[in-house]
Amino acid sequence: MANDSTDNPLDDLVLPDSLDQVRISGLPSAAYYISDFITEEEEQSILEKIQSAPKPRWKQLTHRRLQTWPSDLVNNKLMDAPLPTWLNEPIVPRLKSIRLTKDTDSSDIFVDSPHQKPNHVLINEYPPGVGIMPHKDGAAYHPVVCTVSLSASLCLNIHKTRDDGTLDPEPAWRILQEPRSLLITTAALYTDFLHGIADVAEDIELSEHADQLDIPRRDESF
Ligand SMILES: O=C(O)CCC(=O)C(=O)O
Repeated sequence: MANDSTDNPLDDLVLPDSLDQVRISGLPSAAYYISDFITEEEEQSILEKIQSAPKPRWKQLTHRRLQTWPSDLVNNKLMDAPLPTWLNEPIVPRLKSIRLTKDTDSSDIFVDSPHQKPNHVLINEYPPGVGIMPHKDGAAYHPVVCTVSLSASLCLNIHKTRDDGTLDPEPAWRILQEPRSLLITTAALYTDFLHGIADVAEDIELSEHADQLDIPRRDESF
């Protein structure tokens, strides 16, 4: 039967039984991608919370701004404080509900992390034409990064280091992230490769592997 407006939007969420089903093949170990990880209503609600955060929550960089929750890193350390409810729910329990494999004794992706769940959230705003230089997130973090994209699509570029230690400016891979999707990067992909977002307003010339979206654009203000 067709859905009507009284249906619960959560009923439309189709989450994988396990992360190994959504591993992005062809990438070093490991990246996982789930489209429509949150509903449009949840996306809207998070965007409203971001927009209504007190102005000092925004850290202004030269070309873009970001919020850090619960705090900035100071001397590579994080304030020991919980995430606000709107950042915890519904995302964190949903992340933890997905096991690494279908084995009954399999755990979630945070099994080896000290806090057993995400404890630091960066909300990066990318206006059209503004990205982030290729970099590594470094040893201050446990190597599990979960990114939920809001409002627009973009490409995360993965770069290799050349034999002489310098950055190869040509991305080795580009991961298309649709609005409301979840991307998890972990393990060697976190430690051995750099990631960045090009300063472009539109992502073009994506290969056929980037097949999650047929109109790859980044033309909205978030
Ligand atoms: O927005 C992203 O996905 C990348 C952000 C990032 O690499 C960072 O904030 O260090």
